[in-house]
Amino acid sequence: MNKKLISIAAAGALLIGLAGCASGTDAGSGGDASGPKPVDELVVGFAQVGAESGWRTANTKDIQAAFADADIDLKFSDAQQKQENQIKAIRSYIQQGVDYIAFSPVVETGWDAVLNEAKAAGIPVVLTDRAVDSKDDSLYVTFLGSDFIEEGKKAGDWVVEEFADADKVNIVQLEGTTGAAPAIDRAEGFAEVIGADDKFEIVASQTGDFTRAGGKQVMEAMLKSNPDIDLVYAHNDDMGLGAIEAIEAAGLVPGEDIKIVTVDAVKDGMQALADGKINFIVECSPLLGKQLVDVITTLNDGGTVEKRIVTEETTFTQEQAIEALPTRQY
Ligand code: GZL
Repeated sequence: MNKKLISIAAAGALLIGLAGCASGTDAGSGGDASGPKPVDELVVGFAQVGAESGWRTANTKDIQAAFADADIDLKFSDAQQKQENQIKAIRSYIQQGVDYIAFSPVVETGWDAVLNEAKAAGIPVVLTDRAVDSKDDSLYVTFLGSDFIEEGKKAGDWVVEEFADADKVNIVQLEGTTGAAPAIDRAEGFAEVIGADDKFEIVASQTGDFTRAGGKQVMEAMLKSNPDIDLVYAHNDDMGLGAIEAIEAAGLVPGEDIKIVTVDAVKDGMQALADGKINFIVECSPLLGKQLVDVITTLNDGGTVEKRIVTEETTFTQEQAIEALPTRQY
């Protein structure tokens, strides 16, 4: 198991109880000058991306369960992967005067206006899962989620090892949602590693929008226009599972004729890995609920949190997937 213990420092940081940010005084900022609000009176608005993948479904379930366990009122919205719907939901939470807003930005850009409205209303914002690309980092308290560049590098490291004896490796890349932090960064990290050797060539790269149907459709087209594909690098399991369907429909054997590396490690992906149809998976944990609750209760108590909280993740080979599957939480 290749565990990167990054989040211990961050978890420790959650316990810093010094007077700090976001203990504002207006409506919608949890604790105030007179001290913390009772936790069971807190109201949090969460604007979720959508329900595009097994990862997202697991993320939603975990967040809703964590807030129910903490007895915190969670207002939840599903944006069907549309930025305008997330912005509408955030505006509605501001109108309702919630104490905190948390969301996973479907894409990196276009958030400053609505985040400035939340700031003006004194409502602290927590980013979960995905980051925003803004010059003003006062618009959010913290970004809690994975290091996607690192995930891309881990996928690249496996490819370099797996194809050590190959002279030429033709790669097709199934990209996540265009403009989304995980898509941008997973491509960047992967390219950095394989770019060191020109035997690796990305012969085609296109978005499948993180969905199984998208992965299948794009892979069908790539198979038609690229006769000699050695490897699929899919930015998530769902697109990798769609690619498997396309590869089998073309009469080829996924995991053998064409190797596949994906990111997430959700149950369906891990089953395909155990079955040898996927060859390696880089984990991206969707279980952010408890850490999000801890951030909010720390802020409510007048504490401060790290600006960046990186989630703990690992990688899986076929053997490790077979071993992990029986107890897999998602
Ligand atoms: C990553 C997350 C991505 C997953 C996909 O943290 O934003 O979105 O990798 C999901 O499965 O759709």
